[in-house]
Amino acid sequence: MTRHLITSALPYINGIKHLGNMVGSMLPADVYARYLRLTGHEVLFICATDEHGTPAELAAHAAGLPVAEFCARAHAAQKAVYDGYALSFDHFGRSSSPQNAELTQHFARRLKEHGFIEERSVRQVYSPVDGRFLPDRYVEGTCPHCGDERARGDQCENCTRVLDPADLLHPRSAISGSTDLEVRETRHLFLLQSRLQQEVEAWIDAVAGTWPHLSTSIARKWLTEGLHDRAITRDLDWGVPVPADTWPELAAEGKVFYVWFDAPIAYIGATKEWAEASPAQVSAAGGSPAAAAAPADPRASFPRRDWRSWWYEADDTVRYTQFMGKDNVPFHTVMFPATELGVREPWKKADIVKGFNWLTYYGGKFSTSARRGVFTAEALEVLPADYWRYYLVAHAPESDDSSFTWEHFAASVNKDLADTLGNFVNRTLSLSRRKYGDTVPAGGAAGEPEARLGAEAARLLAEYEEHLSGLHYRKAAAALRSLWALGNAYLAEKEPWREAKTDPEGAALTLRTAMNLVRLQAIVSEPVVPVTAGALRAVFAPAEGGPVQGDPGGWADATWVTADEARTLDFLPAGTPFTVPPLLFSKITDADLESYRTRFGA
Ligand code: B3M
Ligand code: ZN
Repeated sequence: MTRHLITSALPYINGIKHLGNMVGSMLPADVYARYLRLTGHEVLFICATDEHGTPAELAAHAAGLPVAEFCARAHAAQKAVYDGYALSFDHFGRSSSPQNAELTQHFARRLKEHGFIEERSVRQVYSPVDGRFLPDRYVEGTCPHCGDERARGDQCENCTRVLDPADLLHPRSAISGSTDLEVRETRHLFLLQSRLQQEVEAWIDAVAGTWPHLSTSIARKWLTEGLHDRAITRDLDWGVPVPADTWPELAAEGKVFYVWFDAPIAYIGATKEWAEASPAQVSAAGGSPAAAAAPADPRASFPRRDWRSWWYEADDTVRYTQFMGKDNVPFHTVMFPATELGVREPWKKADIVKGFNWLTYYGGKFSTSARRGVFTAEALEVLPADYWRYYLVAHAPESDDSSFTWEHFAASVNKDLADTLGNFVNRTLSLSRRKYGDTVPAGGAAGEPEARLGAEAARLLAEYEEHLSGLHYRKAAAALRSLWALGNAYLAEKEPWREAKTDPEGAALTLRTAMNLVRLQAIVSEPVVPVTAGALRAVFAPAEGGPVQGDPGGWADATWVTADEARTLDFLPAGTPFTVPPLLFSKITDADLESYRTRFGA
């Protein structure tokens, strides 16, 4: 049985991220992980904060905190936000973990051993006032292309041109503001990517055929331009130190590895961190006699804690899917594979790279530094997680950028969540309780409308599963929306509120069938709107807790709907107790919209 390793791009430690960052990595990864778990697969879903590099140091400096303290607080703050979105990582680690340092240094030693790292002398900006070399973002100045005076040494946010610190006009230190800067010789380690070009190309040729076009086109573009040897060390205080046993001089100068060298290795580091931090899984067989007697449900031991079985000499049952924004695709399809190939060890490489375009804010770029757009923590202050999860999945920037506007968001939420799913559930349960009490009514035998409904539900479910498996998020959301809409169409056709007057048995059948559809929707909606799905599952859970009568739980029982005409939606036995939940969604009013536009800008 295939087991699934899933990683989403590691969010930088500085600042709470905006919605665009989440929709292009963690959220789609979570939808996929939830779907695979619900359908019985073993899944290991890993993410972490990306804590090294100039963003961390500069943010800590601005916060007046030691970097380590800043990162510890920022990690906890981001983790709390992602918990708020019900992102079901098996572990949300830290790239500053000892495990990642150990692995990064190991990778570097192996690359040197096989001739893929060498020391080179480079000219770099030095600030006597700060008493240190200034890596890329530590130098600010005027952009030579567009004149913007806040350009950074690595990139101009205004015209997005990639820069080198030496390009800037009127350069100044981003720490002290000093303009008394010099250019001095220093030595750095270079990853000889040019020597790995053929091997990376061969790997891309072998695996990229099944990738989304966005990922393959970016990877090919970089390969066509040719892989350049790249500096992988920096003069920073915070980062994975260059090991003194291999490079004593550079270690003595306090050199650390470049953040993009250690960050992808942190996928492995975070897995090791997780495996070592958690108590050994008590195996069902080795537990109490009762547990030993009970049939060991293989899922009880999912995911296995043996981190090497996922990452090192992983057998072909492991399928590794990566999720990221398009600006991260080059690092994941070229630099990291080059590193994994160059160490001459069997580390697991990605099988699928799902890259995303941008979510824009009214057509403009979301920007953490310019605080433009809706940020993940603030969004949860405004509306619950499922409103955001549904909207972002249904409008995911897959084949092209997609634009967030409050008007579009409100229209989608009001129509798809409140009027379609919420309204169907509320009408079905309220009417049935009013007419037949708080247990599922029996009613007559299913007829042609029910068989038709069952067949249509089976068709849509198959479509939904195909798109989830294929990582087509917009299409998956559309199929789910159709499954929700099926309920309203069925009620419109049968009109149980009218039927009850003349044919109470018929109306009871209609409502029992509709409740079966609610149950199905509860199960299959979980990957996208897990909180709502939980509320819907609870509708039919016995008051004393435990599984619904006769329900093995999980996706399996949602697939009892078959295309076989004889079958209908008849899973929930008559007599099953149910409760009527509060309204699942409240509509966004014009006044709400006005307040959001004012608060977040539009
Ligand atoms: N920290 C995300 C970014 O570029 C970057 C991803 C690392 S994944 C190893 O915003
Ligand atoms: Zn510029």
